[in-house]
Amino acid sequence: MYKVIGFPRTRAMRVMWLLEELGEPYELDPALPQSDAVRAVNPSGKVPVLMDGDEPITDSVAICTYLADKHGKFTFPAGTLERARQDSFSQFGVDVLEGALWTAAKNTFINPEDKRAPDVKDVCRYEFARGLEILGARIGDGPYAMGETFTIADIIIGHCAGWAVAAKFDLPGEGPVHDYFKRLRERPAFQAMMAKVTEAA
Ligand SMILES: N[C@@H](CCC(=O)N[C@@H](CS)C(=O)NCC(=O)O)C(=O)O
Repeated sequence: MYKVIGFPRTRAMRVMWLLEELGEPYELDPALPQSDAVRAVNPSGKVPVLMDGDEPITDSVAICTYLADKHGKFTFPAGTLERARQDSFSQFGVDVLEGALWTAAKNTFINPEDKRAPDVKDVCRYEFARGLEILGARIGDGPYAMGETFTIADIIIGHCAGWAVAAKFDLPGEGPVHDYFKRLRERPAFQAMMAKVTEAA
């Protein structure tokens, strides 16, 4: 059985969501970032870490890519144009959406107080809003980033949407991007993941 290490109100949600989509059972160890339990398997102290047997895998996108490739679901095969487009969406999620959210978080509560620049949060909100405009142009009518096929790119982007709500970043109240995020939240696997997050946190 897989084991997800990491306090669940973090990027660990991405891995849990995918495991729910795959229907794979997993154990959750809600260890805090930088705890001894996490540092024992990831020198950076960051979560999530996926244990596949005795082997730790770090970084949520690498973990999701590994799981999707291994189980042959929610991804296009490596070496195809579809996979290149899918990876581009995942990278967009990490680079543009997560980048703005993570920079804001680091400058709000992650970094030591004397290493924060609170004014940067306005820039993050601006960049995130621009990112949503680009997302709208890229997904078109969807229903998912890759059209009819739900992939791990949707998990990365959808997780950032939930993170944005928690961080009080603006999301559209209507339109294609609003509908896309709603479609993702309505997936049974997303709801199963959220139930476990709420139970554990
Ligand atoms: N690229 C990594 C980033 C992991 C990461 O920064 N996780 C946060 C929680 S969401 C963390 O552990 N922060 C603690 C720290 O940076 O020291 C991933 O996607 O898993």
